[in-house]
Amino acid sequence: MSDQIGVTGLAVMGANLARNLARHGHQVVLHNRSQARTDALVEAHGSEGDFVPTGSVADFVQTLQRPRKIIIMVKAGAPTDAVIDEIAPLLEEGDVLMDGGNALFTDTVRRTEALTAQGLHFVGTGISGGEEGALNGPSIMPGGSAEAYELVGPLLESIAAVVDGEPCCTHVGESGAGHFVKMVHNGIEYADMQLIAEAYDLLRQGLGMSPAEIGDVFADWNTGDLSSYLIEITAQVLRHTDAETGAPFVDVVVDEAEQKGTGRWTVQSALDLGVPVSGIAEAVFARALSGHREQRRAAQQVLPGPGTTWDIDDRDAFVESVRQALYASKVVAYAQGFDQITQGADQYGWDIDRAALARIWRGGCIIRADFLDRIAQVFTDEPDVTTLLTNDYFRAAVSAGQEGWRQVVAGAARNGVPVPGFGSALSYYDGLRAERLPASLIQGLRDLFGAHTYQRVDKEGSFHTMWGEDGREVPA
Ligand code: NBP
Repeated sequence: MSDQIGVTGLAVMGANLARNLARHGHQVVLHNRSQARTDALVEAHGSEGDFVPTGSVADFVQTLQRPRKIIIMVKAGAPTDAVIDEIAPLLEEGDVLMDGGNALFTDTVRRTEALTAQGLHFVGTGISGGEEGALNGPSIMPGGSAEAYELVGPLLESIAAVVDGEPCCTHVGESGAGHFVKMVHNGIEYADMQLIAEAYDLLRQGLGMSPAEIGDVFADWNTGDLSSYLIEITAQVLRHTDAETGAPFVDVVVDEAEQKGTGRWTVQSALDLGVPVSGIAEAVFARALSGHREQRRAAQQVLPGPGTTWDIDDRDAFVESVRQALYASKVVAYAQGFDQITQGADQYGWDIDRAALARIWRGGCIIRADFLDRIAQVFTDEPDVTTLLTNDYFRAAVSAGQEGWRQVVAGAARNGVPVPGFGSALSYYDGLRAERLPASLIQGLRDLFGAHTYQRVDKEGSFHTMWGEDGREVPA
C-alpha cells in the first residue's frame, strides 16, 4: 500500500532512505536545509519514483497530507533539536515526527515528552545498515506509542530488509526504546569487530599467516556457526591489496580505530544501569588505546615483552582454537548486550520483546548474523532466561569451545599478544560460573575502612565488625 512521507535531511542517509521509500511506491516529499541537496537528489534519481521537492520548511509541511508523517535524517544532537523546533510549531495534532538519526536515547525521551505534550507523535527510530542499508533495506527500530506505530509502522516495514519473509522492523517500545536498542546494537557491533580483529591478530602473530590467507580462513568460518556480515566483510578487507604499493591493505592503514560515540554511550548507559558489558567496554577502550599514538610510541621503545617466539606445532588445531575463542567471546558479548536491554527495559518501563528484536537484527544491520535466529529462539522458548549463556544451545556451544578459548587466551598472554576482548569474555564467563567470588574480601575491606557493613552467608541482616576495637561483630 503506497503512502506519503516527508523526509528532511538529504545527506547520504536521508537521500538513500528517500530513494528506498520512493522505490517502494510511496510519494516522498523532500526537504533539506540547503536546497542544493534536494535538487541534486531529484536530478540524479528523480526517475526512481514520486518525489516532491520543497524549498522551505513551511512549504514542506503544507505539502504533506494529514496526519503528516515526517522523518528527520539530520546530524544527531543540536541539529535535530533545531529541526524539531522549526517543524513542530507548524504541525497539527496527530501528526507524526520520526527521528531516524543516531540520537542519544535520553534525548529521544526528552523530545517524546515535549512533543507528546503538544499533541504530536514522536517516533525515535534506530536505523542500522549504513548507507547501503538505507537504500536497499535497513533494520529499523522504531520507538514511541503503539498508536504512532499504527500510523507509520507499515511504511517503515515496507522499506526494511526482509528475512524469511519477515520485515526487519518492529515496534520496539515506548519513548526512547528504539534509540536505546540501536545504541546497544552499536555497542555489540564494537565488541564483535574487536573480537574479529583479535582473531586476525592471533592468526597473524601466532602462525605468521598473511592477511590474504587469514581472509581465506574468515571466508571458511563464514560458512559455519560464525556466519555473519562482519565475518564476510572481514574476508574481503583482509584479501584486499593496496593498488599503490601492492601491500596488503591492512598494512597500509594507520592502526588507530576511530569512533563516533555510540559505543561510548552504550558503556556509559551500562554503568548507570550496573550491567557488566565488559566486552563492549573493552572494545571501546581498545579503540581508545589504539589512538594514543604518543604513549604507544614511548612504550614500544622501553616496555619489555616475554621474549618468546610463539611456536605452534599444530596449525589447524590453533586455527580451530581461535575460531572457538571467537565464537564463545561473541556469545558473551551478545549475552551482555541483551542483559543491558533487559535492564534498560526494566529501568525505563519499556516492554521490549527481545525475540522480535533478535529477529529484526537478522537482516539489514551491521551485526546481522545467522546465530541471531538462535537468540530469537531462546527468548521465545525461555522468556525468563537469566542469561543467554545458560540456555542449553549456547551453554553446549560455549563449553564445546572452552578448551580452545582458554588455550588461546593463555597463549596470547604468554606470548605478549593483547586480547582484551577474548580475555575479558573468558573472565566474565568464569566470574559468572564461580561458586564463590573474592567480592567477600572487598566487602571486608569496605567495612574496615568505611563501616559500609556486609551480609553473612549464614544469617539474615547487615553486620559491621568493630575493626578498630576488639574485632567483635555488631548488627548494623
Ligand atoms: P549527517 O549526519 O552528516 O548530517 C547532515 C545533514 O544534517 C544535512 O542534511 C544537513 O543539512 C543537516 N543539518 C545539519 Br548538519 N545541521 C542542521 C540544522 N541546524 N538544521 C537543519 N539541517 C541541518 O548526515 P548523514 O550521514 O546522512 O546522517 C544522518 C543521520 O543518520 C545522523 O543522525 C547519523 O548519525 C545517522 N547515521 C546513521 C547511520 C547508520 O548506519 N544508521 C550511518 C550514518 C549516519 P545541510 O545539507 O544543509 O548541511
